[in-house]
Amino acid sequence: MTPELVEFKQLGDDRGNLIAVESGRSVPFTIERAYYIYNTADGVERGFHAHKALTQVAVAVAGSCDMILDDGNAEVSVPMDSPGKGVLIAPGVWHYMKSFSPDCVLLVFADAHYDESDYIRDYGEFKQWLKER
Ligand code: T46
Repeated sequence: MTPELVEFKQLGDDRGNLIAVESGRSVPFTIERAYYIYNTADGVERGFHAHKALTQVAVAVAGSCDMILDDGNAEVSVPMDSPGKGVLIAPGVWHYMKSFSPDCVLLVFADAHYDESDYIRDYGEFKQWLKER
């Protein structure tokens, strides 16, 4: 599969960098929630689920990690290594994150509030859900 990347414009000057994220502009949806993953212990891999309806954009605002996306046919690994580079996590895409640097802060924008019933956390169920969709 081909990942959909979202480029955040860097508004830097000689004082340093600034990136603004505007709902419905910098990301292709209205932002209803943001969360961040940080202080990830060495060797941890997390995620391992798909969402039925949720759309998200993730960006490593510090440090780096890899985002693995799997649409049921093919897997792709996206290096999250710049505050200017976001990746879209579409509904129906199995995803997990690995290779977190100790300083990684992964910021995620989502188009809905938290809802555990939107998660598919079993890969077999995910494949079945894709077939029935
Ligand atoms: C995703 C990837 C990229 C909440 O209560 N509210 C929230 O908004 C979120 C995101 C999580 N939680 C609770 C649910 C769990 O008890 O926080 C705990 C850890 O969440 P989870 O195990 O789902 O974390 P990850 O890293 O596996 O997945 C997260 C997001 O949950 C998920 O939507 O796409 O990051």
